[in-house]
Amino acid sequence: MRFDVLTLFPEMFSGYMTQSLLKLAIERNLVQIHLHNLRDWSRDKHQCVDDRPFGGGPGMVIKPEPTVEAVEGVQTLGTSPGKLIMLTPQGETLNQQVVERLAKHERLVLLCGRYEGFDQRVCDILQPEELSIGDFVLNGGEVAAMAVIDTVIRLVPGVLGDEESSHVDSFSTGNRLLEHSQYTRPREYRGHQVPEILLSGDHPQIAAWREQNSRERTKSRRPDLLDRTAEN
Ligand code: 6GU
Repeated sequence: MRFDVLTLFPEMFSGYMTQSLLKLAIERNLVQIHLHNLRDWSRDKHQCVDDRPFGGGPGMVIKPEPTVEAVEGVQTLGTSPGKLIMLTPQGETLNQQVVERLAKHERLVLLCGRYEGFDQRVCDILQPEELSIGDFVLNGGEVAAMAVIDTVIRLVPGVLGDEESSHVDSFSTGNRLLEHSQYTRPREYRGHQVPEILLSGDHPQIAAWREQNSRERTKSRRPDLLDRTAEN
């Protein structure tokens, strides 16, 4: 799976790309990430890509020409243009169903905004799918792009080992409940005991305990998820 990221801050991705799971996936050629600096498509000598909003107001708007030309230029690289996604607080909110749909593409082109966003004509001309990661304001789309990459690569075959298999993850199609509580050694810490059943070796009982624990957690923390299960 190939990702192309267009951003004014490509350096933000360097630490992320060297984290273990992604680093391994890149080394094994399961995932490719190509970073592109929007400034490289600027036409003026100061590499300026933003300007003041028509109509006044605070902040700066990213200009249409370098953005459209950057996306078009990047989409001609590689074997297919890929699916274009713009990260913006005005987009549809990312969830696991959206992630599952995105993971079916062989190439995603992620356009990260900054400041007060892009000139509207970028959307009018390129018709990207617009995505947000939640109802809060980030300084730019870069952290959201990393969330998209991080969630999508988990579904790329071979990226996770069998042990970390993704289809039982919370929110995935096969499981809309929250994960159950987990424990490791020691058996007792500051007077808090590991539930006895988990030490019993009785695997059907352990599975039943975990199922019950998932339901209780979901009911108290995210009852909306149970409602959704009932609908489906
Ligand atoms: Cl994609 N961008 C920005 N700037 N803020 C956000 C977001 C995206 N998603 C949630 N907040």
